[in-house]
Amino acid sequence: KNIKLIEVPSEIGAGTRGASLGIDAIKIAALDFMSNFFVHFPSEKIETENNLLFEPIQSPYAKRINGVLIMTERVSKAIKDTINNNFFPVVISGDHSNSAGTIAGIKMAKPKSRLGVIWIDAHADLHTPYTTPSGNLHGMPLSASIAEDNEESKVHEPDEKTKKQWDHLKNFGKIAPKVLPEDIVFISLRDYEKEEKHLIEKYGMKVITTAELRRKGPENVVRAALRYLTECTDIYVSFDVDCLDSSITKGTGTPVSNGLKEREAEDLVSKFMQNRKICCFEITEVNPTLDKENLMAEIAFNILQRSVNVLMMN
Ligand code: DIR
Ligand code: MN
Ligand code: MN
Ligand code: MN
Repeated sequence: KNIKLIEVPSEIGAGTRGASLGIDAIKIAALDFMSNFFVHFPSEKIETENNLLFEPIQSPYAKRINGVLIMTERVSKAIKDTINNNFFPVVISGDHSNSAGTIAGIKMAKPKSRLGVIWIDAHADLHTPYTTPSGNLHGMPLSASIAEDNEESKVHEPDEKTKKQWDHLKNFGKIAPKVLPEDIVFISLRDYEKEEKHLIEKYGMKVITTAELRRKGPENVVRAALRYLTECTDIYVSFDVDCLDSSITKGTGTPVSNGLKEREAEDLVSKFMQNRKICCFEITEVNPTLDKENLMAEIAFNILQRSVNVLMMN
């Protein structure tokens, strides 16, 4: 495959500051490993709206959603063009809200596809402005992609403007839903709220726990996940570094215990990359300001490099 790197240093969807520096930290890790990885591929850096972080918040239940909409527009266009030019997009993003744009871009390039999603993350990212505990958009990209409000679990009543903006995000590119809820597989999910659990149970989304992965091994888990998504024509793999165990994830905004080991994550992701349906890979949420040793970025780099090596051979 011909790889194109898409760099999205946006952090407006996160609750902790610093993830916009994650891409540079991963490049520093590459230099420390004396790797010339980053000279091998064409790359495109997407302009951000991080200046919004200096302004007052308009919507407490969807913080900086105005900026997330702009990012969704830019990211989706870059992904769409990349795929249309026959390149495979490898995305490095600041926070996970950017993946709403990635998913939109895939669907814009492949409107007839049935898109499956492998969500490797400690979190479900299935909140909405009606249920969010934090107001942070990085907890909402999947619900936007399945066009879900989850009003049944409603905790707050967002104002009319916020509701309009959320509707815009759900319907972005005039394709909604972009992903069917039954076409989502969570891996290493372990920190979620009851409103998200409601959706997972209501739609019967597939969840593979850390313990199950350890018991069956990455290879069998990949096979099971792909078999589950057998009706899908294309599959997107989204890797939030907080899927890894909190003992090695000081450098991300929301570390969670009982996560993956570095080797498990590498084996898992590189196995997925062998499959021909995989159409895009994203790695996100590295925050070097929390991590003096840059360990998180080093691990992210190793996972990225191994995945890309597999992609290039396929
Ligand atoms: C939490 C945290 N569910 C929220 N989400 C995170 O704020 O919505 N996702 N950190 O990666
Ligand atoms: Mn996430
Ligand atoms: Mn997460
Ligand atoms: Mn996160």
